[in-house]
Formats: sequence, C-alpha cells, structure tokens
Amino acid sequence: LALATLLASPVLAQSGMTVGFSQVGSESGWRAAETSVTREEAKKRGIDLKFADAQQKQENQIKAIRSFVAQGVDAILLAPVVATGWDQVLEEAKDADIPVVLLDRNIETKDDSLYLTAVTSDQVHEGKVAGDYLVGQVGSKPCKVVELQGTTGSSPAIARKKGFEEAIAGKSNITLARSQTGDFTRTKGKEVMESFIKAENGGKDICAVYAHNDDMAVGAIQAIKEAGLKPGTDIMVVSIDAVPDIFQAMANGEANATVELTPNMAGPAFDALEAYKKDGKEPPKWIQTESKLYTQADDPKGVMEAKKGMGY
Ligand code: GYE
Repeated sequence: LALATLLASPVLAQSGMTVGFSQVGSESGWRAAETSVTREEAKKRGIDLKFADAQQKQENQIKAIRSFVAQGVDAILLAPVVATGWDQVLEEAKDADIPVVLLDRNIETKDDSLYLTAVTSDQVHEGKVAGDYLVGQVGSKPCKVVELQGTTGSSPAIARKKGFEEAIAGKSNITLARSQTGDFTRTKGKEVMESFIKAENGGKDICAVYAHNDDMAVGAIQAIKEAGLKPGTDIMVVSIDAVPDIFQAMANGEANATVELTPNMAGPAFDALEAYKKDGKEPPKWIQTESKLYTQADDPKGVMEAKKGMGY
C-alpha cells in the first residue's frame, strides 16, 4: 500500500506521457544531435518516446503519424520534411484529440489549429544574418556567390534562401550566380560544389559559398580544397547550424561564419505539452529559438569543446 501511495503521489509521478516522434532522418550532424537531445529530454521527464525515422520521405511520416494515432499516444512531435501536404493527416490527429507539436521546420496550412505550437528558429532571419555578414565582409568588391540549398520544399530551404536574398538585395556588386539543392548532406554539398567549381573557371570566379547548413559547407570545403583553392580565403564559406565540425573548420581558417541553431527543440516542446496536458494551458503558436552568429573571432575551438555533450 505504501508503495502504491508513493507511485500515485502527484509530487513524485512524472508526466507519464507517451509521445510519438516522427523525425525527418539523419541527414546532418545537427539532426543527429536533435534526435539524441529529444531522447535524453524524454528520459529525464519520464516520457515514453516512440521514435520513427522517416528517411527523408513524407509518406513515411504520414504512415508514422497514423500509427501513433492508432496507438493512442498522448502527443506527437513532427519534424516535417517538406512544408506542404499535411492537412489531412493532421486532421486525423486532431479528430483523435492528439496535440501535434512541430519541431524545427514549419508547414504551410490554412488551418493553424492543426498543430498546438511550432518550436523553430526564425529561418528567414537566419538567412538574413548569414547574408548581412557576407555583405559586411565583401564591402564594395565584386562578389559572385554560389548557394547550396537545403531539401527542396522544406521550410528552412525556402526561408534561408529568402532571407539571404533580402540581405544582398540592392548590392549590385554581389550576385547570386548559382543555386542548387545539396539536400542538407555533406556528400551532396560536395558534389554540387564540384559542379559549381567546374562551371566557374575552376572555382576562380567564385567569391563565396552560402550553404543552408554546416554539413553542406563541410562538403563544399572539401571540394574547394580538391580544386587547389583555399576555403575561407580564396572562397569564403558561410553557413547555418553551428555544429562542432564547422567550428573546427573555422579554427583552421577554412570556414568564415555560421548561425547557431539549438538542437534542443524538444525541451520547449515537452514544456508546452506538459503545461497543456496538466492545466489546459495553450502555448503561443510559435516558440522561437535563438539565432546567433559566430565568426572566426569567437573562439571556435572553445565553442567546439563547449558543444560536446550538448547532443553532439
Ligand atoms: O538546419 C539542417 C537539418 O530543419 C532547421 O534540417 C532544420 C535543418 C537543419 O538537416 O541541418
């Protein structure tokens, strides 16, 4: 009886929620860190996390959500691979009274009651911060930029392009010469950068590469080196995420700047869900995470060390 009383005690009982997590995949170092932080956060809070890796496919995410609904989970975390095409399956979750929290990417929908809240950064702002940095570095020199986009149709690819274009708009010396998707991966980032280099006089005509994430930047750095050029000086490298490997590249002088994105999206998501389940407290529709610029002047080695254990 004593044990039963203890277990039933509201003070000791943890949330006890069962949460389904439909993750995009494992395309980047940042994504892997987000997955491990989500698992740790769930464990800390006594949440039973059901994890489904969609391997970059929306159809797999739709199947996972349906299966979470069928299992009667208490809530769903969704990192949507692309922005469109979610209304129907999210209606099914809503009909079953299962709140959905969007993690790190947004969706396009006319009905924002289909999700409880979205924990994301301001992705247009991230692109703008990266672009402003570049504009400041370039000054009045002519500069041909090449862009490695994230996954086609994903909110960060759309928004990070937009923000960057806003930053360089009206700077007639800076041109966006080439732009193609590298799918947020190192391998594709390298491949696409190789093709840009070929098309631009062996890379000699390229002044800077803007990559929508660090992994593609790391791939691009490799391609620049193999072409006999110096990344960071011959070709500037600017990206987004702030994973340890880009700080290593910055410490080596091979990358110039990155915009930080926290891998801890699950912490704020679980906080919102717990408050909602407990008191019916509606969270704001958008829980915005910070975006901070880091350059070679910001002690990249030190930052890299500090990042270890934060999911990386
Ligand atoms: O920047 C990238 C990842 O959705 C914002 O997805 C996220 C992005 C992140 O693959 O590395």
